[in-house]
Amino acid sequence: MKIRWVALASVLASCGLLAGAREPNHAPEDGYELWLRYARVADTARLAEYRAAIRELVLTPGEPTMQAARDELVLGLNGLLGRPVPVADAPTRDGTLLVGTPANSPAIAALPLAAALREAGPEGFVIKALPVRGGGHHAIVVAANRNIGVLYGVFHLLRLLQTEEPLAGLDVVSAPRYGLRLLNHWDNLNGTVERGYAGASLWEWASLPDSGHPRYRDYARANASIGINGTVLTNVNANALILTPAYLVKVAALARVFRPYGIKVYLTARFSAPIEIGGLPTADPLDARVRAWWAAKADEIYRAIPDFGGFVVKANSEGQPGPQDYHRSHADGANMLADALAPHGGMVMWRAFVYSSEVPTDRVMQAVDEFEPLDEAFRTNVLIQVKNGPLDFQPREPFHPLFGRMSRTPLLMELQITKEYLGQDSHLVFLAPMWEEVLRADTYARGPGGVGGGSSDGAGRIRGLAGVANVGNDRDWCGSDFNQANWYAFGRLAWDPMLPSAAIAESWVRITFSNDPRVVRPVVAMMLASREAAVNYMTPLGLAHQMARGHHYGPGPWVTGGRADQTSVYFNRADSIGLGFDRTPTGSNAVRQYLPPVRERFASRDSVPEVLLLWFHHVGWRERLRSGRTLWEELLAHYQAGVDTVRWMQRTWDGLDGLVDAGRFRRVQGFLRIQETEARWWRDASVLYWQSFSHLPLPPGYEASAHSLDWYRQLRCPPDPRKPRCDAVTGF
Ligand code: GCW
Repeated sequence: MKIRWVALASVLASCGLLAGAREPNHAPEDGYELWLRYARVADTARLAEYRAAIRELVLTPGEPTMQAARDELVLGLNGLLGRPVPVADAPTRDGTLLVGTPANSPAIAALPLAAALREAGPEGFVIKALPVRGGGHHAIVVAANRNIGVLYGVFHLLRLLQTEEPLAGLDVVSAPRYGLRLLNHWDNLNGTVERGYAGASLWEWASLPDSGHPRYRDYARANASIGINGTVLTNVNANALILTPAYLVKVAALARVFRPYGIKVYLTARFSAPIEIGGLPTADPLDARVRAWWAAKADEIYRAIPDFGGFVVKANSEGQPGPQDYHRSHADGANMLADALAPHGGMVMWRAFVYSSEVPTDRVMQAVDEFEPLDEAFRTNVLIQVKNGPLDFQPREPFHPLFGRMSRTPLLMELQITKEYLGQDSHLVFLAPMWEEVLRADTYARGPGGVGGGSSDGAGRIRGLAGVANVGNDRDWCGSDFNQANWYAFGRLAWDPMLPSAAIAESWVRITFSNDPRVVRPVVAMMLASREAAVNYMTPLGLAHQMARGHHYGPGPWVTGGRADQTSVYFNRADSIGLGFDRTPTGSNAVRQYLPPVRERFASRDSVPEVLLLWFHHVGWRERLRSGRTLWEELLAHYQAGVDTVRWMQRTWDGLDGLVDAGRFRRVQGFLRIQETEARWWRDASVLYWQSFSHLPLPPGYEASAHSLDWYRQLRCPPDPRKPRCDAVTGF
């Protein structure tokens, strides 16, 4: 009986009658394959079209990156088309997939691709449906100037098949907007990951360099498939040991695995390394011995890793050593390292995440105050790495004013893929809408419009995106199925920052779950609503940094004590009059760091976007907002809307029963249950706390809190023992 049903199921599936059900040729969905799932194309008409269009593969391997392209095509086409595609030396028939560069493929050199290849540039690619061999045969051509462009083009083509796009008339020219598309791992040498929620570090230092986990290659494939071209292996809270010979051979082994995939390796440099591992009495950047030590260290690194990318440095921030320990400037420190790396073509990425408790100014202003005066001072191989917002990866922040204020120094925008402040592994929050907000904001550094049709790259200084990685050694890499979408979105946006969130979500859902519109439409809608939901139940109307101390997981609007500029009360300024941080000229005047007309827009109660109201203004509890509701009423409505959206997400997901494989269906259901409970936790703890200042009643019918304010305040960890990490994470 059972056998018969399996046979029937596979017949139905091969006729396309089980659209949405898991393809019978596919392994259980444990998340390992990420968006590199190459399950057979479910739509039978599309499958027939693809099988006719791709009947042989012409590609010259030999070089490692071309070999990687070939391996991926063989694997991908085998899975997607459900049969192997023969490899030929030259096009012999209709249905050739011709892949290469003009240098390694005579057939490609003979095609009229010069203009398209110029547009594609060093890393881009061209994909075209074309006649080949004097017009005799129809082919699909994936061409690029360099092998790495070929590999990116191959992944793009495979994505077209995964999302069941038609191939007729294919005409794609694609080039990355940014040259630097980097993951930053906050991985420690002991295997822990700062702000990591997906298991331990991927890097198994103890078994390197001799034994390489097969996962390293899959990591490289996943990154290359979305255009990521660099990885910083170690935590910005750095350990100097990574720069010792014993570790450098291990780093070199990882670099060897990543190289064919176009991924350069970078390391974090601990500023005090000359003392800790070099035996010097000082790390003063102007000391000749220190400079010589770093120069020799750079030489040593490049001997082991000739294409080493460079250093990322967190200096004089949250206890990390830096040049200010010697009364030197950030520029003195960065330039010393830049000079050591320059002969080898290496870069220094110097982070702007600096704030000092000794400085009385508003914490969000300190980066501009520190770095703007140094704009002319940095070497050309220094980039300043700036978080998207001026505080710290909050669910919503205005864009960082430094983006508009550095007119000479190149910048990197740092985004946090790991959701430290957005529900970590368990809440479904798709981050592309948040990143889109900052990538499209206009600094007005060049007047209205900015570069690229209005991006925060107003001064054209942004050279890349750095994403704090959310991967660990969990089988599914990211701790949850939906967290994978954020890694994917990061790569896609680093390649094309103007790509709409909806398009990214749609392609990810199609690849990850199904091309069935009954799945695609609702899941994309859930993802697109999820970030605003989190903002609403955590920190609505421009509130920020209201998370519990240390682990940053649950609510803690009452957090006080210790370093003031790391407490919730510093940021919420709740009192009997109202709520919010006055950053107008009557308050900290942080608005002055934005250029006109953004400055005026933020400073005025009439024009500030209401989603940022309490970031910039202290507003009375009974003051009326644009809706006609008082602040109190509006706050309550936002918290409730957050909870309601999560409940809608639950209902929407429940409706997919049978359309998504049972394993993932139940996993996501479980996470959504947690999210609903915790959205209520956020709402109730926050509303009760604000009420202790406003003394205003809840409107009739408002969902009553489950507990008292004191009950919420005494919680030290989420009320869930599966999160032992609460006490384990470092930071505050
Ligand atoms: O958000 C804070 C985190 C720290 C982190 C720091 C940083 C690596 O809580 O864990 O340290 O930012 O970005 O340096």
